[in-house]
Amino acid sequence: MTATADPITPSTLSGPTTHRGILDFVAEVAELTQPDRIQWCTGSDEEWTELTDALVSTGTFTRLNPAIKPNSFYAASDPIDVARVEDRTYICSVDERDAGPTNNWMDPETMKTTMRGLYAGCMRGRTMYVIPFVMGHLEAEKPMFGIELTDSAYVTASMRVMARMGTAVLDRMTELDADFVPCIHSVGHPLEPGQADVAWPCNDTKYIVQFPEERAIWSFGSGYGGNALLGKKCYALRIASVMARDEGWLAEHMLILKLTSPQGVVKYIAAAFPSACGKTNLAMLKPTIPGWKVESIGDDIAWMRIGDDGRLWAVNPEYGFFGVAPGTNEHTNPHAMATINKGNSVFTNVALTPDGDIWWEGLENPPATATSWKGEEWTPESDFDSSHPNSRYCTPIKQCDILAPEFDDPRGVPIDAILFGGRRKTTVPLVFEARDWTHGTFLGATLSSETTAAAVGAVGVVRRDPMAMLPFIGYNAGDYFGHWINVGKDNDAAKLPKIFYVNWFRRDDEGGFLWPGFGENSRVLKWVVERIDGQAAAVETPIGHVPAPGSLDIDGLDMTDEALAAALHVDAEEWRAELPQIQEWFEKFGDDLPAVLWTELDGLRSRLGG
Ligand code: GTP
Ligand code: SPV
Ligand code: MN
Repeated sequence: MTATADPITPSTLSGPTTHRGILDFVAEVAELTQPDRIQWCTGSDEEWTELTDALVSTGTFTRLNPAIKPNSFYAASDPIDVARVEDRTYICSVDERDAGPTNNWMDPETMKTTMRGLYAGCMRGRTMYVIPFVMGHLEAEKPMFGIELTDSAYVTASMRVMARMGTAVLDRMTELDADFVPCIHSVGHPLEPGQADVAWPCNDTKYIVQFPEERAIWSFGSGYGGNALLGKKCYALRIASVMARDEGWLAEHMLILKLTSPQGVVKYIAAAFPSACGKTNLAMLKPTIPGWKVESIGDDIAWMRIGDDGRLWAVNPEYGFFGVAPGTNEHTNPHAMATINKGNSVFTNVALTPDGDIWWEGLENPPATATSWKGEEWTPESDFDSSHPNSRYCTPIKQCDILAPEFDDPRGVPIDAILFGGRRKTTVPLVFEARDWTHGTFLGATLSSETTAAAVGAVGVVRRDPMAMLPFIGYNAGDYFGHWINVGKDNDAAKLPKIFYVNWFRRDDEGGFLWPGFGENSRVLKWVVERIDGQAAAVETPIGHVPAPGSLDIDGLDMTDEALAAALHVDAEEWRAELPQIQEWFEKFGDDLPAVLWTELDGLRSRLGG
């Protein structure tokens, strides 16, 4: 730890590195934000203990009962700071066109002036933590470094779970004199001398800003995951998508799983679903069909590159799970339960039980009474929820009992299938297959989903969420579609993954789910890999290839053929109603939309006879 009473300047700052760029960055930000202390994070167990003890003493953390959840903590946020703030998130490219038309934009210099004003003195009374981290493997051919400077101990503790960080990373950065993404984070709640802190400091004013040309991230006012753990959405998706465009790879909002058939055949599947639409659950799926096995590699982000063999290889750049708590239980996601039960986890905005455990809606055995995330007394009879719908568990990926050993391989895994999916009550069948890569890109580009509590705003509104990346594409979305099209053009189609579209969320007339979901989704995965291997039959429909009757294994499932037919049904009328919506969506992009996507829309329209 560097403790200093004197103002910090580039010439007076010292730290456990000789990397000039890092020292200058730390000194400049310290000069601007004026923290009382600077702490260079090591990532050690002692540091974790110190941080979590401090968080307990300030009331941010409540230590959970060690007999139930060892080394684990409960936190409740300020009710104004519970999710990503998409309307406060900016891509500040030099040219406005490079952020359009799906992102908020402001001129970078104007934004910096505004934010420097907010940052001035914003860390007074606090510690500035210096977090050296790497997204992906430290042993990667080109390790993807970052330095996050934050005045939040909660963020620092969470970053230790979610990313590879600490001394080993800093030493390697020093050795390589490596480039890094500078990330500034402040909760925006300075403390004047004698002023008491609050349990969840934050600010009414929030900015989540990416500078794509500079590869820099500035965040202010929020302590919530996606707004504050800057390695995750800000770096590994928004900034990385720009790097990927420039360097010919893909940074995507995708889970990665390994599927082994009863015959021992291994396939790797990546899947893009919007926030709170089932990635973590699918990534840790426990198959209900005998002999099939799923192992996890990632639950949120995939970085994918074409390998020397022409295949698309994927790595998970993260080191933990930041999962949606409500709905998680022994039936829906037993592996997530086993992971968090090992301890070493942080739970935010769930309910706290009198025996020092946590609870949330959908978990087994509701307690007779609990403290809700808002601090109210809650009972099963209460007319409000105990937990926020976007409450989260933050837990080390290494604790996952079905983590595939390939997680540690810097080369990643070769992807056989990509699934796109959304949350749609109607229209979209349980599963269908794209005709080819370009059609698959069209399916991704027109992906639609009902909004969820993962972002602040209305829930349940259908919107286009291309490739589940709407809030995360760091550049012009028309260019992003073009980049996807080019991956198909520049590579051998036979070696690229096959593209599918799934919807676990279609409803019947009574509002019930048509498909049981969760572990039963293994049946859909089975059909997908059998399609890849040319074994499963499909019928061609205007939207793509749907399972032929009898080809989707529902053996042992309590489901009638009629119910399955309803889940798989392609209703031409409903799809014709999508056409003007897709048209309107594409028109937003003007000349930036790749022409082949218009061709795809024309093809769909004519196949629908519309
Ligand atoms: P982010 O972490 O926000 O990116 O979300 P995610 O895509 O990982 O979603 P997650 O797996 O956490 O699921 C979100 C919600 O969808 C949870 O409440 C789940 O219980 C529910 N869910 C997931 N899979 C299924 C499914 O197959 N069927 C149904 N009905 N619900 C599901
Ligand atoms: C999401 O919203 O897609 C998440 C949670 O995975 S967060 O990290 O907060 O973005
Ligand atoms: Mn996500």
